[in-house]
Amino acid sequence: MTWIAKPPLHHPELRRNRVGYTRRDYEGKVSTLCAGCGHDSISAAIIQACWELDIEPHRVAKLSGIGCSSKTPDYFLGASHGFNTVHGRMPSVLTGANLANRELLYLGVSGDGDSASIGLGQFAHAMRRGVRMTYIVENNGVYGLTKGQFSATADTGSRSKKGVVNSDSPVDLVGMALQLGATYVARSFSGDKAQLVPLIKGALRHGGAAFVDVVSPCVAFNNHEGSTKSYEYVREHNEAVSRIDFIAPGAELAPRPAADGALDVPQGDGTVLRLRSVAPGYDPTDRRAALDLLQERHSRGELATGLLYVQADPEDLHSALNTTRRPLNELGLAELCPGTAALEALNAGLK
Ligand SMILES: Cc1ncc(C[n+]2csc(CCOP(=O)(O)OP(=O)(O)O)c2C)c(N)n1
Ligand code: SF4
Ligand SMILES: [Mg+2]
Repeated sequence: MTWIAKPPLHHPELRRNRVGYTRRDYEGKVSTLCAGCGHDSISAAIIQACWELDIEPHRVAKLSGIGCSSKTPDYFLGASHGFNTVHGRMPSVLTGANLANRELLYLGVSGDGDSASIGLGQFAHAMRRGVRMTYIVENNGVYGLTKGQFSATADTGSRSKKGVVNSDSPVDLVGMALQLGATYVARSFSGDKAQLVPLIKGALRHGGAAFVDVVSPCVAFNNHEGSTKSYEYVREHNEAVSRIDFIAPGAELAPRPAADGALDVPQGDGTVLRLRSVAPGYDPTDRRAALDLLQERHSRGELATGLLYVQADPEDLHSALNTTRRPLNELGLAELCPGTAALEALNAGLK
């Protein structure tokens, strides 16, 4: 058996959100991952975020590649649209779906192998194009599904379960997302739900390319001494730089300091992210400062977490391409195919 159905009955008095759903309506099948796998905590955080944001499940399209992480969309949002692509190809399938129908909320779920090895080129182009999506990497430093080989995000000098030392340099997807122009970039830890849920909520409301790297320990192959992706290591070495305190409806047009020193940053859907710096003087709207901070923390063996960078009122691929607002499947033949005369006029203009 590859999946287990959950009993459909639940308590009639479970709390409902403003669109009438209980938290259970955002669940999926029973997880078949190893007990204690960080990926299951991320699924729980996604469920919590969508329920709290009153998102109707049928408005979400969840896409993934291949891996334990990429299996997880089966374990949340059971009533949403879903597409399990070939290994590493989720970003291009998500881009195509997004261009065809901008009315859905796009949630890409991937692994460090899926995005930093075979899918690195796909990841890069989705970020640089500003595809409106929430892109979550469940980062455990190994290929969990194929039994624990080092992935491209494994730190130099970290040890495998059998004691092999990794000599390669790591790919830092957060640094890449920042350099490539993503407009919302965060890092978190699957063991810190209080930090992770607001970061996912902020990403879902963002309106541009939102990337969330979540360190997610693999208890079967990468949770031992010598690993830099174990529960113990991440608990000891992660340091939050900012905190999303409040997301309020209604927006102003530019980032401005809130009265008590917090920073208000308007987002694509008209809401405002209220950010508080935990690291003294850290400004999460300064892309260069975010890159400097990453390098500085990395050189000390520390992990900077929280919302590292956010841009106010982000642009996305649709605004760059000036695409139609209506989903393509709602357009008629006349709109999709303007006819021979229009094509000839277009060709004449190119001569
Ligand atoms: C084209 C292709 N190459 C290789 C594989 C084998 N494969 C399956 S999952 C995987 C790596 C998964 O690692 P990651 O994305 O980090 O997910 P995790 O299992 O660690 O969550 C690989 C190499 C495959 N399925 N398809
Ligand atoms: S092998 Fe690792 S990543 Fe896969 S389910 Fe088990 S703990 Fe999670
Ligand atoms: Mg992995």
